[in-house]
Amino acid sequence: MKLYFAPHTCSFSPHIVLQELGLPYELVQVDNQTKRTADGRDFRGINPKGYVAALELENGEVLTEGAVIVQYLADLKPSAQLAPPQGSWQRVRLQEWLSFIGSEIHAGAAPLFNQDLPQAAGAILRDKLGKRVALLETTLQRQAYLLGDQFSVADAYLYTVLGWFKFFGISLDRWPAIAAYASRIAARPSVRAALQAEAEAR
Ligand SMILES: N[C@@H](CCC(=O)N[C@@H](CS)C(=O)NCC(=O)O)C(=O)O
Repeated sequence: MKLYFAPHTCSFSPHIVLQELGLPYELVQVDNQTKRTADGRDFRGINPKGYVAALELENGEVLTEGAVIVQYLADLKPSAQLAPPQGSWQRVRLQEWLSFIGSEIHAGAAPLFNQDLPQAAGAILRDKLGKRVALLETTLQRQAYLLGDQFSVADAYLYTVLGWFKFFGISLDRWPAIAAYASRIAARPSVRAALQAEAEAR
């Protein structure tokens, strides 16, 4: 499998999952400005959406949308328990979290990267994001991970998007349970290995 990634983006979530699963993969870096891959191809020819993450399978199919990629990967190795079994109620809960992270946190935070965003719009987005993160704080005060005691692909995704907050000058220390959660996940060997692999891929 090939993971098309860009540093400091949401592609880090499936990268963590690949490391958690110990599956073989190749990394291909994408320049999100020029849409060129590090090996000189037009990324839009691989993923017409033009954004990472994209996972190229052995049969040549390309899978996009991080929330789906991480579930596809988790199902390749159910024994790793990164996602509850397909068809179970807990799997629906996992999808509920993935959807919340995608639409409320990821999509809520991404516009803050835009240097041209008017200050008033930024303030509205930050306020809304803060309310969503406060909901996560109450969950993580009760339990170690989003689904309970067990780390799942939803945690890989949430950890990845929380990592952007430092670029917006928002300290996670505002939410102590989230700050502790992020530190716990940062210490996982999978996260360290994925970071190192991305640094070496550059
Ligand atoms: N809906 C997609 C969004 C992916 C996305 O936002 N990718 C960003 C990085 S986090 C990107 O590559 N943006 C570049 C662009 O849109 O041109 C998903 O959830 O995977």
